[in-house]
Amino acid sequence: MAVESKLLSGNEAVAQGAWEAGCLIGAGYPGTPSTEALEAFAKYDDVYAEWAPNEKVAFEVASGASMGGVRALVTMKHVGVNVAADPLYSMSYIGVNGGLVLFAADDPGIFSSQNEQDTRFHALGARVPLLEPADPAEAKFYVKQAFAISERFDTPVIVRSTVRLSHTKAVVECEDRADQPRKEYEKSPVKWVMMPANAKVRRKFVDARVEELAEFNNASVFVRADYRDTSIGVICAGVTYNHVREALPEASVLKLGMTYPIPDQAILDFASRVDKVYVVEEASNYLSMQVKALGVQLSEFVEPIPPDDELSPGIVRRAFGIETPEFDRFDGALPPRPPALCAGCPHRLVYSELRRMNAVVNGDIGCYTLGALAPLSSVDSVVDMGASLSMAHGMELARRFSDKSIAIDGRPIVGVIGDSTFAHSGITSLLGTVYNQGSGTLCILDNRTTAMTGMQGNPVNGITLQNRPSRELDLVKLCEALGVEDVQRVDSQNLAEVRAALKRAVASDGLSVIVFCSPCRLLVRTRKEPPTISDCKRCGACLKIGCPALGTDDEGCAKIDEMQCIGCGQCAQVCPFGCISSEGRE
Ligand SMILES: Cc1ncc(C[n+]2csc(CCOP(=O)(O)OP(=O)(O)O)c2C)c(N)n1
Repeated sequence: MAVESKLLSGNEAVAQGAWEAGCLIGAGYPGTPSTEALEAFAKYDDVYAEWAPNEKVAFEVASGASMGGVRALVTMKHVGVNVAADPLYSMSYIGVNGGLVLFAADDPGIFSSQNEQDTRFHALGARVPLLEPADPAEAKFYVKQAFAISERFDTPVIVRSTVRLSHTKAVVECEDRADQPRKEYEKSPVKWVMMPANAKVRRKFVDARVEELAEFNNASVFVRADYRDTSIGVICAGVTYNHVREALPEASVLKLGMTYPIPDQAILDFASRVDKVYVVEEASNYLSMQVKALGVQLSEFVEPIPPDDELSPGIVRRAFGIETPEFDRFDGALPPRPPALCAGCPHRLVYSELRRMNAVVNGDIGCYTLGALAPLSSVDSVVDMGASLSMAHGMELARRFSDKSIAIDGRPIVGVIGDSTFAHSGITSLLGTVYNQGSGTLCILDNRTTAMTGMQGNPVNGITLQNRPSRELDLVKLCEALGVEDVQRVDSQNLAEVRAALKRAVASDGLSVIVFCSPCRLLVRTRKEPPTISDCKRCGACLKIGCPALGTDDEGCAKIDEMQCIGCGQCAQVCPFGCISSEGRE
């Protein structure tokens, strides 16, 4: 077997592991920190991979591939598992034909998510095995093991990563692919048709499977007990293991690789051989809860580990009463770099207009969430993907059916959603509002890409993961087909058009949709000459659009940073005195 060393991130190692395991089909929905796993998988010649419109669809595609007898990988970020939870919980009952592995990446520390959530609780809820690799080499190995476990125990398997594993690179020994013969599909309603009578049978199967898996785990490669100084025994899993080893090199450590179902006997054995038992984990109490439930007495830390945020070796050392600032996360004086919409971003003028109109804006998840930040400050809510319009509809109902006047009376109620997010779960929100005769305005910001997660294709622009032919989605026709009577398509870089469209939409009593079109500036990497500024009146109107290329000079006059400016002309359009000119530039 040829072995080649490669420098791989945790995400790339997951893809390599799936490829080596003979996985044929990959499906997923982008989301930091998981995205690169499917992108890397898609690059292998002998696999098929696709972005689905959302995680539920991705999970179902992979489940169908498994049913068809091949190995399938499905990837998503932690909040995506909530979206895929419905099929996940039923596939737990059903099991698999070809191996089915869900790769989910969590974001402790909330670097790029709407919450901090521990996927392991989904494994506990769905009662499917969960593996937690600690480094890229282990990520590759565990994914291969996950496929084997999936087929042996007739279950989907979750491989859980966190941001540090997904985005850390290390040397990984890569091997050849072991092609898997396609398994026969045999019709078996008791297994595949989850209606109550069959689900009752499979429920018992799941209970028995969990018992068998726990027994398997106890004696598996996933349990590693390293006995050193036995006065301290630390139980940990995944990336946390690296922090513990660095912080407490002398301590005895029980490293768990499969944390659902936990290896009960191995834990009890370890606990009996050390004086004090501690569980170190990151932004969660998942593991400590389970260890305590076995009757193990956990010792108190000198300084409790914070229940939230990322772990570091410094935090672990402090928990054990060892003060060593050099172990702390670097907290030096770096200049703050708050996120902002890029110079020339097509979302900007929509938000500056919505703020001017004093609209109540139910936002959604994407680059356009940044419309919540000053100076645009126009987004009132961000909850989950697709919530913008359903929230706007609910708010409008609150106003319509309340017997008193409420603070939002007289203000336009608007939902703002991106193209990828609309395809993910905005379409059903719109359908619900149409069906229930709701009103309000929905702005779809079609920038021709899934920008926030790194410019992935999506059903709206019709670009597929492996560049296979597809078709674009005509958003106007789709909205019309759903029953929206007032749909406009508008160039989001043209202020006069944006203003007129919003004015018309909010004036209507019914439901209006505006499809704002203009490509993301990172897609069209052309720049024009920056505009010129003369005789600035220092009114500050241009600064209110929050373009990072605009500032002021010592006299308070508007000034353009030519390094950042791409010459989009948005500032020239908002200047009320015509002092900013894009005329004649090329
Ligand atoms: C359930 C869920 N899945 C995935 C993500 C990750 N995510 C955040 S924004 C986004 C897509 C945004 O794309 P789009 O709506 O086109 O807006 P853009 O960033 O292009 O403005 C994704 C996939 C998430 N936050 N939640």
